[in-house]
Amino acid sequence: MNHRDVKNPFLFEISWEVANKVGGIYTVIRSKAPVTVHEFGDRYCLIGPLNYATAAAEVEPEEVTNWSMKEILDGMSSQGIKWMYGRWLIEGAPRVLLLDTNSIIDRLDSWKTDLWNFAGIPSPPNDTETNDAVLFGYLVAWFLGDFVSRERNKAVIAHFHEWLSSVAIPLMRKRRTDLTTIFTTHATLLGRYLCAGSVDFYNNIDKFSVDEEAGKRGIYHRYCVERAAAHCCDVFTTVSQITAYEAEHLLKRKPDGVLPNGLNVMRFSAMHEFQNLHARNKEKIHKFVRGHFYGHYDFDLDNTLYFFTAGRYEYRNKGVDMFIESLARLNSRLKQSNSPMTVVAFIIMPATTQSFAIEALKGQAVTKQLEETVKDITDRIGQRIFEKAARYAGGNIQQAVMDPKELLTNEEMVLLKRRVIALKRGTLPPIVTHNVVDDATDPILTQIRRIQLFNDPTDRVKVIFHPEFLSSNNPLIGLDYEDFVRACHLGVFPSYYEPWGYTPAECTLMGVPSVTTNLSGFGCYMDETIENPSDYGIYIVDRRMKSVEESVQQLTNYMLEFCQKTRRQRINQRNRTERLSDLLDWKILGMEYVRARKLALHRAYPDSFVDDLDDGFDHYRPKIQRPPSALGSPRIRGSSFSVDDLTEQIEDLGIKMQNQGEEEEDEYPFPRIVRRRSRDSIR
Ligand code: G6P
Ligand code: 1S3
Repeated sequence: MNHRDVKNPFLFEISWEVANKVGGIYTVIRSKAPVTVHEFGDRYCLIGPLNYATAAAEVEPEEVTNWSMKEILDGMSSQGIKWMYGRWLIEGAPRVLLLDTNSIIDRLDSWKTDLWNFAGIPSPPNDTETNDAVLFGYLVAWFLGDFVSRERNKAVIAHFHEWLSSVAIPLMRKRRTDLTTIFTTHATLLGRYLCAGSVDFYNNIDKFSVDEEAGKRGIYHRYCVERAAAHCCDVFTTVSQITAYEAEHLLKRKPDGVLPNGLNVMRFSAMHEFQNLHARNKEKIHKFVRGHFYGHYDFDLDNTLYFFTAGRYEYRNKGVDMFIESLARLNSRLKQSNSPMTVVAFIIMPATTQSFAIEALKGQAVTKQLEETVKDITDRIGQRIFEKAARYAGGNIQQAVMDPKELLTNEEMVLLKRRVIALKRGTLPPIVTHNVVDDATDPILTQIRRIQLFNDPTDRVKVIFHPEFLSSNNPLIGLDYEDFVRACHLGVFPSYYEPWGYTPAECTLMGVPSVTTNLSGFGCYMDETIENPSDYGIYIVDRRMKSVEESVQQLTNYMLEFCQKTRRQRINQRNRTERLSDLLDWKILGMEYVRARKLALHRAYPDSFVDDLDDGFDHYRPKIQRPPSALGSPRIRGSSFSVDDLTEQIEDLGIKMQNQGEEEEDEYPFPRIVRRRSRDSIR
């Protein structure tokens, strides 16, 4: 093994979601890019798949300037491999290498055979996802193997995300590739499958026969890849404690640490700016609601609250079942108490649809016509008032002022009546905005039908299922997701399976209170970090120690309590929520990645370090020891520190990150060094 410089290593971060949006991992890598580029500069490169449909919009091609890389990529080209190298068009503009797995498909069978021969990992013929994983894994191992044999002076860290990108880990271990590897799993395959079924997952987590359960669900081969990666990497991490616990039982390796997901926080200089954005965007939802509920628009928008849930359509895992059940109960409670409030609850989850529902489009059309007609008429009235007044030349002033009874002409009255008549409807406002392909069996629609939340005028809770992600081009709710979130009052994410959960974290950044659970990484993190999360708009439903019924009641109570707040209380709470956003900044959470990389280097190159790292699992807590700030600012649990003080601390950390290569090696309390395992042993 070479003596490599561990102070200025190269970092490759490998994921199927590099410049390729599939789900949350894309957000992780993309939002983290600025801090990683800040730390590594040109020594940082991301590797992902070449998806021609999106690559051109995501990446600006660029000449390969690193000579070793250029030689390797030229060599790969001569063997028919297609790739793209350039800058990812995101903040930080990191370098990316995208590899086209299809261009090397003729090697698939031989690589699968190799994978079976050296690791005993099977790969059935018709699983395209696994085929991609194998092709991508072998290409990455090829590239990195060649890279470390050319770049012999600096250490190389290869950080892999999720099983799909991880085939290279056991492969490089087998080949004794001279680099260090980190594997971060953002969920476990088996955990996700088990939770989606009707299993009491968390109470039986230590009892599952993992191979058998994976086999029963047809994912044994994928599970093998994931488990091999977890065992062959130098440092194994997950995104939350709850997933660490899950990984320990299902993948049979206790993670070395937790790397919570951050966001790229950009705060407004003054609070009122995001509050104004809320009000402005809410107007656009009001507009949609007027159209959607035409003919039944009998509630007061000033006393209407917008709740929403959003994400990948995982009915049980994302807790949509619990959300809908709790909405039904909230509806009864609001009715019972004669509450003046109306709740419009949006469910934004993509399902297979054919088109927008005619009825949903019609609502927008008839209200738009009415609005245009009213505008037209009021313009003309204005003109007439002006004309009459402008002609005043003295005498009886009454003659210059229009009689209110004469404001509308007969023709205008008729036009207005025609528009109003068009608002009559014989049906209730639809609960779904699109024609869903599996309408009769769709789980969300089925549950809404069962609990009969049909947008009846007597209902205080109205439901709108929008089975498509939002965009500003949408003819119904013409808002991008971010603007939609800003417009809402409460995000509700009562997930059962949620390794991290970006949705409530994004709400926090926008100053929108949210409901999460103690089964989500985000919920646990906030619970550990803040003294009274609900004071600051983070409501945590207990889905771990309570029965389903009790959790539903708790969620209902949270929503009811929210409905009882005054506008002023809501505004104050939004301010408090927004102030938490620094807790989620990569400038702080990125320090966990720093620790993981340091541990990886220690493990691979122990002789390059003088001291051992401290022992222990996930010791990190923000070291926040500042004097108390003004009342009303959230306090960090067990500390006198308030989130107001974080801003300065972030700047300190920024400087620290920049200089981290110069710090003492034993400064980070990450787990102990384990001498590097022999490269040919696969656990
Ligand atoms: C923001 C705006 C206020 C507005 C309020 C409505 O705070 O700056 O002008 O009154 O939103 O809040 P609400 O919770 O009723 O949507
Ligand atoms: C996973 O995506 P998901 O929605 O399938 O990874 C995300 C990023 O780490 C995480 O936020 C989420 O909880 C996981 O479930």
